[in-house]
Amino acid sequence: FTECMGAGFPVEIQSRHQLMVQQDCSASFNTSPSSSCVQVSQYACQRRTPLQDINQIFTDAFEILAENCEFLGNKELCKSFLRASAVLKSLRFPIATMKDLDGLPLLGNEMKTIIEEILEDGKCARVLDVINGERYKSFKLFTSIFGVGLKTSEKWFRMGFRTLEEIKNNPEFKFTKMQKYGFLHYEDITSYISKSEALEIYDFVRDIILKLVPDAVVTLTGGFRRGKERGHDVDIIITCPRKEKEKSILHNTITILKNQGLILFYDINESTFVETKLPSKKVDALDHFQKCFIIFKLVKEGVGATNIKDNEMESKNWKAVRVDFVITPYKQYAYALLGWTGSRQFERDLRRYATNEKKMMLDNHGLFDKTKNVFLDAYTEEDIFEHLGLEYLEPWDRNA
Ligand code: DCT
Ligand code: MG
Repeated sequence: FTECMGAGFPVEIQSRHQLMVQQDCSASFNTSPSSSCVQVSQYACQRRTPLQDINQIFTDAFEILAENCEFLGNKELCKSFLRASAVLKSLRFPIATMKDLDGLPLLGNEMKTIIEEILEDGKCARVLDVINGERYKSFKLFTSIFGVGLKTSEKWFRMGFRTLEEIKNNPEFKFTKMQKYGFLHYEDITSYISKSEALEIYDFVRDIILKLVPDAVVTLTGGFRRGKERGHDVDIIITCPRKEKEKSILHNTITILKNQGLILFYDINESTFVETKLPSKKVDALDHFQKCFIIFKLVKEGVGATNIKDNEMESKNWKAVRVDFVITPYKQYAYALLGWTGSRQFERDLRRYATNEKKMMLDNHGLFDKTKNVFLDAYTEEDIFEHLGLEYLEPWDRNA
């Protein structure tokens, strides 16, 4: 972030006039604020948000402030920052003057003050205070450990701990198995996973699953499905039209991977899904599908073949990679796929839109129409957008 701020704008600012001319006013996702043809929606599911973010200098600032609010337990303000950030991410032009904000939704005075400061100084003092603050730094550090969430971070912070070393070496602490492995593979897990690494794991796992169950459907989801080049984990969603088969896929796949020595850690959460249950009112609620959190041993080809044994300079020939498997019934697959594709903010807005604009309840399991009192079946993501009366957005336009 500081790098971004110091360097000024991430992209060269073109003249506004030039951009206006390039915009197609017939497109329903035209995001020009001063253009009179179309307004920018307050919902990310009614805007296209490609990966490239030409307003990153502002959106990074908002996301740091949102994260800080999350660490402080201030959910409402956190939401406001994330919504403001998402609006800016959908713009096709860089914000160059305060006038460019005219007509944009969800940018209140607090948000505008921050944007103005960044426009003037290239940085925002409030953001700099946050990133240099003890609490933010500690929470960032602690939550970067696999298996450590906000509660544990809060506890450690209150106890006065500030570094991983202090915590790791404290004999009084009892860590969960997940946290132990989180510490053990900390460097690998906190480094980025490239798209090619994600695809390698996905191809490998899919081959195993299809040999077990030829009609299984295996999809790489999460950020990589949205076109990201890097990620923090590999999200894989699995289903099968035959109900009796779907149940055995996960355990059998894990057994095969374990026998090949490719699992460093795994934790299976069995399904608690009940088909008749109404979608949750909580926008951030977890889903009830069977899933498995894995630390996968990705063996790097070629590295081991160099044959320089006992050489301290030789790096290990594998990398620990976080992989999530989610197994869903066939009937709920489209909803689960939509949910796991993200982004998180896109999903929140999709649910908010369903609730506020359609009197429907959406989650990873289904869509309930409160007016008609029925669950709406969907076999593709397109079906779901149609039920919601939304123009379909491809995964790469859901990077809110
Ligand atoms: N998700 C969900 N329920 C959860 C966790 C995640 O519905 N319990 C959704 C929201 C986004 C998507 O799944 C993937 O989550 P992440 O892997 O955390 O996000 P990402 O977009 O894939 O980002 P990253 O590149 O950091 O993995
Ligand atoms: Mg992911």
